[in-house]
Amino acid sequence: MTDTPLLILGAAFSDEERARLETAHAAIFAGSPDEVASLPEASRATVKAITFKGHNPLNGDVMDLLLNLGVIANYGVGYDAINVEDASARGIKVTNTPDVLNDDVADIAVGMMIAQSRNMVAADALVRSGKWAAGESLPLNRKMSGSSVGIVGLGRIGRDIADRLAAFKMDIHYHARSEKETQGWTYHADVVSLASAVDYLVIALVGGKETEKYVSRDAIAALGPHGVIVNISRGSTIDEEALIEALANGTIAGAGLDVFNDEPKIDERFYALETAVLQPHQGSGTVETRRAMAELQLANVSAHLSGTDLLTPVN
Ligand code: 8YV
Repeated sequence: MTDTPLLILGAAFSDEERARLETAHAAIFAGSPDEVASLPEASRATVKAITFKGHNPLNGDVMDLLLNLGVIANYGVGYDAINVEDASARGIKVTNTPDVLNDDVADIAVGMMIAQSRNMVAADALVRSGKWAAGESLPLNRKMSGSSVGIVGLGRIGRDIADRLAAFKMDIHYHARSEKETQGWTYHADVVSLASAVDYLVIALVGGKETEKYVSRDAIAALGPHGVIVNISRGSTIDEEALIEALANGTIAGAGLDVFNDEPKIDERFYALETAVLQPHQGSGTVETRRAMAELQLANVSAHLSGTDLLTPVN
């Protein structure tokens, strides 16, 4: 029996990422948590660590198939797919990849704000189609610099977004569980109050049960007809049905969305919503950042296998 301490779990790993992990450790692969049961029992018994990527739920029933599992190293800052309570109950550590992706996720939030407010997707189509050359034009846009923004969730990524928007001379408001030390940004104890005070609402919450539909139908309505919603967190953090309705009815001006429920098979009504800029969950998707995430994930596995402190534990 070969010693196989690592289980690479998730079809989302690229060939390059898999190759790097397989060079570092003897490894086996499963495309999804459901596939773990079909691995030979002898291989499962050797697994001490998992590198996990993707958004398929990973619960205690899968952990119970891996009797020597000590760590689940997530590829991503958000670990809502992993049942951390189940892991803790079994003495299994969970790690994530915080901070290394903050810049990219903040960049794409700001990018979607500009793309939405300046109607860049429709403008690109106007030029490409030859309609601009033929004399057609689009209505004037709305100015983003100098307007107001509400950040929902002032964690590390939320702060990086706010810092960027401060350079756009925007009036910055935020909501978090409690008031934080800031550069004079305005705190709101609830999301409805925040939404009613701003032009842009940017969601930078963690995912999971506690934040499900945190941005409610009422909050979306409070934003008003000139308001724009940007979401770089998880589709679950907003009432998606209410969001689709608000975009379809024009009760908000638009949205910039990098995350959805049921990715990548998202609600098809989004396809027809022209005031929304839609991205394929690519907030952290640069060569540099994805490499840094992969390295941090691998460093956590190596730390566990060599008995040293984990770099970025979450439990
Ligand atoms: C994904 C993310 O992890 O870090 C997060 O929480 O959402 C992303 O970086 C990445 O797309 C892999 O699934």
